[in-house]
Amino acid sequence: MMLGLHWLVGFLVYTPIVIAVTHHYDWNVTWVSANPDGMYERPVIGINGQWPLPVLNFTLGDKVIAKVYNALGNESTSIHWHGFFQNGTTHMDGAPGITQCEIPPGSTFVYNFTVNQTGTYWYHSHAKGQYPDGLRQALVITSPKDPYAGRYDEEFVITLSEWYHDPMPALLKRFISVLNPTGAEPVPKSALMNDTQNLTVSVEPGKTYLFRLVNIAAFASQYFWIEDHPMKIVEVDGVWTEPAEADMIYITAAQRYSVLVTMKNNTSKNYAMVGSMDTDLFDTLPPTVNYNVTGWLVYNSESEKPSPSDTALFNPYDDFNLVPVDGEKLLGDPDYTVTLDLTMDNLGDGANYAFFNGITYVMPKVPTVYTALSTGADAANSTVYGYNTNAFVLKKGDIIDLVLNNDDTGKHPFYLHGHNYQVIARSDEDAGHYDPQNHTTFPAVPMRRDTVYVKPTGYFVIRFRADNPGIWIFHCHIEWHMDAGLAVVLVEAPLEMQKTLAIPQDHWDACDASHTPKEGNAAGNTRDHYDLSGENKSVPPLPAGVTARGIVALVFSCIAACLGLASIVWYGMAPITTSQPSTEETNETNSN
Ligand SMILES: *[C@@H]1O[C@H](CO)[C@@H](O)[C@H](O)[C@H]1NC(C)=O
Ligand SMILES: *[C@@H]1O[C@H](CO)[C@@H](O)[C@H](O)[C@H]1NC(C)=O
Ligand SMILES: *[C@@H]1O[C@H](CO)[C@@H](O)[C@H](O)[C@H]1NC(C)=O
Ligand SMILES: *[C@@H]1O[C@H](CO)[C@@H](O)[C@H](O)[C@H]1NC(C)=O
Ligand SMILES: *[C@@H]1O[C@H](CO)[C@@H](O)[C@H](O)[C@H]1NC(C)=O
Ligand SMILES: *[C@@H]1O[C@H](CO)[C@@H](O)[C@H](O)[C@H]1NC(C)=O
Ligand SMILES: *[C@@H]1O[C@H](CO)[C@@H](O)[C@H](O)[C@H]1NC(C)=O
Ligand SMILES: *[C@@H]1O[C@H](CO)[C@@H](O)[C@H](O)[C@H]1NC(C)=O
Ligand SMILES: *[C@@H]1O[C@H](CO)[C@@H](O)[C@H](O)[C@H]1NC(C)=O
Ligand SMILES: *[C@@H]1O[C@H](CO)[C@@H](O)[C@H](O)[C@H]1NC(C)=O
Ligand SMILES: *[C@@H]1O[C@H](CO)[C@@H](O)[C@H](O)[C@H]1NC(C)=O
Ligand SMILES: *[C@@H]1O[C@H](CO)[C@@H](O)[C@H](O)[C@H]1NC(C)=O
Ligand SMILES: [Cu+2]
Repeated sequence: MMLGLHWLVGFLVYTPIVIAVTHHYDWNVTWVSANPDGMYERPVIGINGQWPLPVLNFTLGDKVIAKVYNALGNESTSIHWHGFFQNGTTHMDGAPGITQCEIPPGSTFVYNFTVNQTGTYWYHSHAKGQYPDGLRQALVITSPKDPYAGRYDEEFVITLSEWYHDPMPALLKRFISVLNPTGAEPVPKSALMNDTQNLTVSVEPGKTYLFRLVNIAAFASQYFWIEDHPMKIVEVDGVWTEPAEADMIYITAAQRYSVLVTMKNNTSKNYAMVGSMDTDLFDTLPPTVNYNVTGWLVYNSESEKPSPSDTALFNPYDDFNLVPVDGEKLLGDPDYTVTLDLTMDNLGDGANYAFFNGITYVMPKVPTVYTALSTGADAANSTVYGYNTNAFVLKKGDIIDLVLNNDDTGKHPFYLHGHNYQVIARSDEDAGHYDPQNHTTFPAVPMRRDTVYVKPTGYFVIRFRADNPGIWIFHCHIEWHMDAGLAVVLVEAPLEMQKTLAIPQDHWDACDASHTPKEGNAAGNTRDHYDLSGENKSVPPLPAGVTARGIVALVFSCIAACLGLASIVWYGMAPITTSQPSTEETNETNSN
């Protein structure tokens, strides 16, 4: 089969139906070539020569042993299992600098864990800026005990995403740059549905299907709807919900929705399924971009596939109203509250960065998990994890509130590794900061998920129990913002981790191969855990009085001067024939 060396070793457990298996994957990660939007052939990251990557399908209780060999040659990699709690296996979470060392070219790394959840998930590289180059795909976990098992005829997995033509390393270099002082994110070229366009899904009249929708994008949220076919939301981010009728849903990067859709009884028509990128996120709207992607429910392959009609109004279902089937009640009052104020600003190099409480995330020299394991009792003091990791130490069993106040005018989808959380408050746009003394009544049974977005200059409050010892990064799932530092690290029950975690030898080998220190504080100091000299820090702030506006003016006068010079050189050198590389719009021109 396409997957190459994938074999299953089944063994019976003590129930008549459920068969727990071990999935052995032998993955060779390499560059392959693809052209998903039909506009441009480019290198993408494949597994065993295949792209799109295989959708994985696990059953509750299965074991996974994924042996990942990095044959990219020029980039390190990793695999993150998005939404997995990794309870007791935080070192299998796949986040370089946090729970492991990066897997350098030529190295092998084994992910080994047990699946203890059901629903719709995805897997992707967590190495800096890498997954939008293709190393991302959906993953499904089922159980015969799922609340909707047997209540539909068939299921389909459909990913949504966006697509760039330039490779991420080049885009990132232009994004975090003095030439882009406003931090305008590269605008993608196309929206994709299931890594293509014009997707067709053959359906039969009268049947009910479960559609598992996953947004595996780096940036764009999408509005999704099926013409003349109402949807019933039954799952968000691995949490089964009471059925909720929706005509349209809004899916941010990293979010998942399962919807039940019942087909019409009699029709010879086909119906458009639309994904429409939320253009509020883009600073400019180049006319050449494919903002919408269309697929079809095909009842009759002979009939035409109609273009969707224009929707003037985007009025998606408000996920705050969802109610988990398990009925988990609002957790009690918090033992500890983490308050994070989000800002975007320029640092001394003129580039734009993202901050929580004035700190932009920078990876430590020692991956945080190894600091937690090697600093003894000091692991309970957040200082040892370094200034720019913005670490918060959580006590085992505590109830945590995380308050996020967005002082930025953009929307941001936030993901917490290792947990899902109750979303207990979420404001509208422009509500300002959360006021703990004056808030709306929290829902009795709050919606739970692992990725939720904050509205422009608004806030949200999420609540969870610290019942999963490990190192969990909380970050914006817009890859541009993550790479600009929009993250903090939660160090949950570090002393407990010291008692239970054993790091396999191949994980240490990846550190040696990538020349990453494996012990001591964030700076690699094993003698004095409170001496952080030499730790990785962000670039220093701008001199007082210099603003982004000032940088824009400066940059433009420079560009004008350089262009003048370049045209002189150009005329001097003609004739020249070079092939023109494709470039993404980086919109330096936008200023607020
Ligand atoms: C991985 O794939 C590349 C390209 O096909 C091949 O050259 C290499 O031998 C493979 N490596 C392994 C370990 O399978
Ligand atoms: C989808 O169909 C449109 C219209 O026929 C075509 O222009 C486009 O190239 C197709 N996309 C792909 C990826 O085949
Ligand atoms: C996953 O496996 C289950 C159980 O075998 C099956 O019912 C389901 O259709 C599969 N889903 C996908 C998306 O392959
Ligand atoms: C590595 O090579 C690929 C394929 O040629 C390219 O797309 C990518 O940008 C390169 N990565 C870096 C960091 O240069
Ligand atoms: C597995 O999931 C069940 C049900 O959610 C939970 O009670 C149990 O603690 C979990 N076990 C582990 C090791 O995560
Ligand atoms: C996977 O982990 C289990 C339990 O920790 C261990 O017994 C087993 O040897 C590991 N397998 C591999 C291939 O690393
Ligand atoms: C979406 O793509 C994946 C991977 O190629 C495939 O397994 C799945 O069946 C596709 N979904 C549909 C609805 O065609
Ligand atoms: C299709 O027919 C069934 C059985 O006659 C009926 O219960 C159902 O409401 C019909 N569905 C639609 C969408 O008309
Ligand atoms: C994309 O779809 C939306 C909703 O129907 C529509 O308003 C918009 O004009 C479309 N954009 C383009 C470029 O076709
Ligand atoms: C952590 O260590 C720092 C530096 O020694 C000290 O100032 C601080 O009080 C300690 N914090 C706690 C909670 O012990
Ligand atoms: C409490 O919040 C509401 C709604 O945001 C606001 O109208 C009201 O003035 C606030 N009351 C106080 C005492 O701050
Ligand atoms: C992790 O496992 C422990 C028991 O081993 C359980 O108490 C806890 O609820 C689990 N946490 C999560 C998030 O599954
Ligand atoms: Cu963001």
